[in-house]
Amino acid sequence: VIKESAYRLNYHFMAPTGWINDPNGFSQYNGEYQLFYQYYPYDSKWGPMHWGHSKSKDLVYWEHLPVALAPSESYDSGEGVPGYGCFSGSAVVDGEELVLIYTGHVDSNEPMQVQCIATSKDGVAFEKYTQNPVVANFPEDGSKDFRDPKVWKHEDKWYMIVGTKKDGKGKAVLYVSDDLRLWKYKGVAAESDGTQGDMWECPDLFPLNDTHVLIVSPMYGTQNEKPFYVVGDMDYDKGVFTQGTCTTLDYGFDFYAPQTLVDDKGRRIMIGWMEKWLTKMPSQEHGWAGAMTIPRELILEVDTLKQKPVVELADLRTDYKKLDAFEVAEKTTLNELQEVVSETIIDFNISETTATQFGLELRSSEDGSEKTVILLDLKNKEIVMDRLLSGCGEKGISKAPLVVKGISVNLRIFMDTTSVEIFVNDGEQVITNRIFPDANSKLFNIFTQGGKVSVNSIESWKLGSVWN
Ligand code: DQQ
Repeated sequence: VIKESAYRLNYHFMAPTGWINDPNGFSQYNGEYQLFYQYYPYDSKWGPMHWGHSKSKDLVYWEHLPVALAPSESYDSGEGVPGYGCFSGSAVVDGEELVLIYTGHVDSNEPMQVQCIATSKDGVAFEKYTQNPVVANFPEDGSKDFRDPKVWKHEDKWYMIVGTKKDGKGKAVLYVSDDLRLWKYKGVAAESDGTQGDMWECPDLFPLNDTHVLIVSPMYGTQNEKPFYVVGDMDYDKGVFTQGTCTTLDYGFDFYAPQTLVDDKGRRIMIGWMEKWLTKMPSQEHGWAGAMTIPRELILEVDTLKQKPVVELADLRTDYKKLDAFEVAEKTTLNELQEVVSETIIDFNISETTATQFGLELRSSEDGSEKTVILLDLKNKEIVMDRLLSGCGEKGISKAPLVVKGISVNLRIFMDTTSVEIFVNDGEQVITNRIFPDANSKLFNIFTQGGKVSVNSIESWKLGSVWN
């Protein structure tokens, strides 16, 4: 287990060592949350995929469990085929059993992706089904890129969507089953309108309020892009999801392949991979790479999917600080906010603010040569996270729409040693990025580019560590 790496996070999920990517099989079994993940335990880069496994009573503290799936069979090892192993998928509880549904690779010259299952009666040891694969061929509407099954129950049937592509369009194809073993193809549930990616990875379709939400991690050519959500209606008889408007789920770079569960409190909770393909990952030199975002409850308000950090995270709060209303006319360091592993809620008073561009510098060094800039740009109606001076990680600028309703703008900022997650206006927009500044770059500054900034209040907590 890696302990000595300055880049290790304090309250985000990480594997003990090695590489992780997508969350898989996010579910609840015997009252405990289950998190599986794409895992290569033997190196800090992607390799033949395993399913790592951990569980939690509260979504905050995680207990590592033995690897749940490793490539071992002709249908999930695909020896000699580049990119093989047990790819992403989901988990459901069927009676006493926890069932994993995942993508395997048939060993052939043409790598072909197939859907498989594995079951467990104790939630720790998994047995692959002897008659795997349960879906041995891609459907006529898809192609050999055919992966990431997400399964859920509706009335008395199991439904599964799988991501695929055809004719330059990403698609989610739908299957139905009575027993999770025999699957009948229903057709294309949803597909790209031509602008939403040519391959859909990790589709997740679920009911929320009295409607349905589809989440997709789309690929555009060779590059993975930002996951989006679509609110729409699901017709289970026809097997078709009628798509409404499409919105970016998280405007940061380090957010991909999110997956959701519904828990015994009826909450729809999402967790995502807090890293991205093809980016610079400084932790690789320290023997590991990849982490998960904080778990976020999804709240649907009309067509807007809000993300709210799960309430359990408040258990980590200590050292409460509150700053009452104040104004700044030039760059100011907030000496009260010294903790880098923290949660901070800032409420800006927009009606009293005369500056049109202002913001925060997080993790700033004394001389300002290192900092992560959060710019609120009222003129261009956007909020920007600029990582050009954020240390040795990936550089880049993330932009989200800034919608000012009423007289304030609220930012809730979760910082860990090497990450920043910003929830704007109650999670209407979210920006997630990894940053790798020097451990001594700790200042929290407010700045304005002409004019004054008015702050209603700031509340801040130091957040504890969940890893010892
Ligand atoms: N990661 C998995 C695939 C999935 C991709 C492979 C998305 O199943 O499509 O590790 O990040």
